[in-house]
Amino acid sequence: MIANIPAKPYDFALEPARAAFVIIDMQRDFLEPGGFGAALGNDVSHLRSAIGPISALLAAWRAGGHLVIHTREGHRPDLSDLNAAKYRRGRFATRIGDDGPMGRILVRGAEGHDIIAELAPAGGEPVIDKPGKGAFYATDLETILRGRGITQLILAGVTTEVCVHTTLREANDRGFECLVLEDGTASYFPEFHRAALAMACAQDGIFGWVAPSSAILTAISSKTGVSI
Ligand code: C5J
Repeated sequence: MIANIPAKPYDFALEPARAAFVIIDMQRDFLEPGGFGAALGNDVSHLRSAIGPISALLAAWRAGGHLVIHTREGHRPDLSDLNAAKYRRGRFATRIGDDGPMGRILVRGAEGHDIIAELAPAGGEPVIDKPGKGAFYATDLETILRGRGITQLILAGVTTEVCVHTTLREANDRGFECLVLEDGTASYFPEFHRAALAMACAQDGIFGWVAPSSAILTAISSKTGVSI
């Protein structure tokens, strides 16, 4: 089935059976006080607006039996996958690998590295651990998507202009059709969020499409009868 999604810059023909809902880095380290985002001097409360829209679409997407993928940014405990440039970046007192209130900052296995409870992965949903901003760099994401015949991605998560946008660009160059969830993405900087969304669909869709979660929910429910 194809669901017509009203989107910018024009309607997106969503094929749920060939689409994955990719939820990027909804981790405690970015959304909760005491994590990596806060260590960089950010007001983490700005990111919470994305939780409700992602949660609503996640429920409908799961009910339809479609593919959900979660990503987490973080590093091995020995930091062997953390390059020196990323480690040195910024002049903050707390760095990646240092101890924080949720364990070591941005390190796999620490509490802060976990996905927030509201969006916890369900059994069988792939979780991609990535050392970079893009979800395709140094991961098996592309292999998983190609293996399942996925050609379209719905991208959500944080932050809009960093990990979501980097992943959008990587996916676009690999031939995936991408729709960015307008209200299911967020930034510490509201102006960057707005600009990143505008950039995604400028020039008649240079990187892809942008739509609110309600547009997808309405289209999916009218096709499947799944109540939302
Ligand atoms: C950042 C991310 N902002 N997930 N990571 O460093 O966007």
